[in-house]
Amino acid sequence: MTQTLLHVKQLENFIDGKWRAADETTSVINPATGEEVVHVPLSTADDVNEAVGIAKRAQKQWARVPAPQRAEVLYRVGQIMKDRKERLSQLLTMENGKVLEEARGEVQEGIDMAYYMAGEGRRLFGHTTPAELDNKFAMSVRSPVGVVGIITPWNFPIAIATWKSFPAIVAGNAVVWKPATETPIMAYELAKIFEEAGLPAGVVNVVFGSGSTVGEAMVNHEDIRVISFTGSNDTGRGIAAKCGQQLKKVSLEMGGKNAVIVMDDADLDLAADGIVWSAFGTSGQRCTAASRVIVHQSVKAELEEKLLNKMKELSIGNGLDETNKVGPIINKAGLDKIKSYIEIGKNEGAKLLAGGYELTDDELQDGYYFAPTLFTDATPTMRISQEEIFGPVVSLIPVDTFEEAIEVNNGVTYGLSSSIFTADVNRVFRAQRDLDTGIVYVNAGTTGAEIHLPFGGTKGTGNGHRDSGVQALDVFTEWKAVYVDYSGKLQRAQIDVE
Ligand code: UN1
Repeated sequence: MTQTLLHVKQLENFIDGKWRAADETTSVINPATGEEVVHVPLSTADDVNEAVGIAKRAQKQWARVPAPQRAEVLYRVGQIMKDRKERLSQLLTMENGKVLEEARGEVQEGIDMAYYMAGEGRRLFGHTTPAELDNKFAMSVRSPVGVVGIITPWNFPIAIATWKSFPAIVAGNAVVWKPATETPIMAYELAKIFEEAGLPAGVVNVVFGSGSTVGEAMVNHEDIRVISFTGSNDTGRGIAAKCGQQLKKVSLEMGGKNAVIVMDDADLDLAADGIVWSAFGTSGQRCTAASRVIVHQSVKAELEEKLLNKMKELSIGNGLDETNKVGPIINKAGLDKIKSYIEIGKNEGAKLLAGGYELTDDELQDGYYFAPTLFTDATPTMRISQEEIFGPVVSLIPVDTFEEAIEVNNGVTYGLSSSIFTADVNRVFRAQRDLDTGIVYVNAGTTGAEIHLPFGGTKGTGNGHRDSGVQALDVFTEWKAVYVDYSGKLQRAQIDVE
């Protein structure tokens, strides 16, 4: 099935604008069917070293291409992605499992990013500012960092790749990219698009393979000056430690434990819609997915009933069938992790209201499916209320006041996204001030960030950097302060000032 769209059985690395086969490969499985879709290279540290050397040379020339011309390539990339949106979306569903409607949304996110970052080619603003001495000019400009390493996850294999590579490219860097081995087709397709759009050879290099070999070699390579990573907390911390020793800039996005707060004055139907979409969309496999609902005690029973009713409407199955709303879990390891949290939740004393089991009947038996799951009467400190599950599992935590709701929201180690449903404008403004996450929603669920705003979070979610938005440029550029003294004499700052 995939072959009718893909036409290759084995993917190759893309280095120096050429396609290179690897000696060793592993197979990529469609999580909806268990079928093998393609083989992906397991590259070596030598492949990384070669890609970095190529990138280093290519970057020197690329940095000299005026940014508006660099941006022209991104406009073409956006156009090709748009022309191929349906094909890309179907391939994305085949490798990742997300339902087709969501796959189209993800591809659109990439198209949006292409046009947005292409626009930056004519901005890339710095500042001019008065100098403290006469006949002296001062400004700050952005300059590229050189070769950047990007490491992208399987849950948004094309959107997150565009969040990282497009700002890097428009800012004049060259890229070495390790995509997740579970979802390499989007990387292969995007590399082909770069090639067709006329990106010079070596500006983007794709090296497929494992984190322990390819990722490790990238993190340790002295000529990679920035690592931008989205993935698990443990891996991110390990990368940060290694980059720290090398004084290498590192931008991390490592998940969340996002909550929806439902106050006593909320529109409960709307809240239930928001919760079901952000908890069970993408089978809960988003960094932004809602996995806690902090509900005012007085509306808890009514909300539970509404959620249970809406959950009954969720049809589960292969995402290529457009009647399905929830697709599979990425693989067996993901499924096993979710199952283990069901046991943890039960043992901790949370009450299971719906779901909690793997789906194995008939046409689902060869894929990895898990029933949308609702726990209630969870406490804020239970492990199911604290740890990222990355599956279609949400827990209701009852509270008595607005203040308690904020405290419970903030009482986790993560800080990516939060949401509040309320009709009270004073609570809205207090909440947006006091919720300690990098993204806050009012009267909407926890997912659905737009690409021209900063994406990322506080505390254990990240390390102070942001993907997307104009803020992404800070990751991929160095600030340079430039002083031009046109007085023709020695002027000493701080000293020759009247
Ligand atoms: C992620 O899960 O890592 O805000 C990215 C959202 C999407 C991106 C999610 N636009 O849910």
